[in-house]
Amino acid sequence: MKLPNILLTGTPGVGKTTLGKELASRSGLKYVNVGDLAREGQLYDGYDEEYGCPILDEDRVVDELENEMRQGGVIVDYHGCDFFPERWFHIVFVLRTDNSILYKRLETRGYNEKKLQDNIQCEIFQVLYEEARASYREEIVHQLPSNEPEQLEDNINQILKWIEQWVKDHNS
Ligand code: DAT
Repeated sequence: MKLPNILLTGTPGVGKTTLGKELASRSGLKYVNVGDLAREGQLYDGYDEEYGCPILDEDRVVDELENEMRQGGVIVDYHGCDFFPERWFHIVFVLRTDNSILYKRLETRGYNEKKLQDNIQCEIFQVLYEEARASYREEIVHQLPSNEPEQLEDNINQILKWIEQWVKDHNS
């Protein structure tokens, strides 16, 4: 059976992991967190002194995922998207959270002031939305509000319906 690949992107803290895991458990699709994948495989290329974090080796991440993506049925979660092959994804969701809510979530994570401000700016200037629009066909890029639990539930139901329709359309 053919299954779609879905990209969940957006600023850290908007709810990609929460949505991705729940969606995977309800749809049977596989969930891949690119941050975790990189950590497990040490898919890094140097260290960013300013941000105090390792730099992702994008080519190795792509190589690592290629076979799974080719098979289909994968939900990918990452706060970036311009280095994935465009052909991988059938739909792209950019999660969006109001600044005050995002600020509280990131504060809870213990982010330092610089990291907090950088991420809030990232959301204000809709950096990930612009990146997604620049990297994928406009028709497949959708924003999803992610401020409250009701919206999480709405988003899940909406995406489950989309998956069901996609599967029907591509397996008959
Ligand atoms: P991300 O993977 O984008 O970094 P996350 O899934 O870890 O984000 O979520 C960050 C926090 O926000 C976490 O405590 C769960 C909470 N959260 C996520 N989506 C939410 C929603 N729609 N309503 C309320 N809280 C949400």
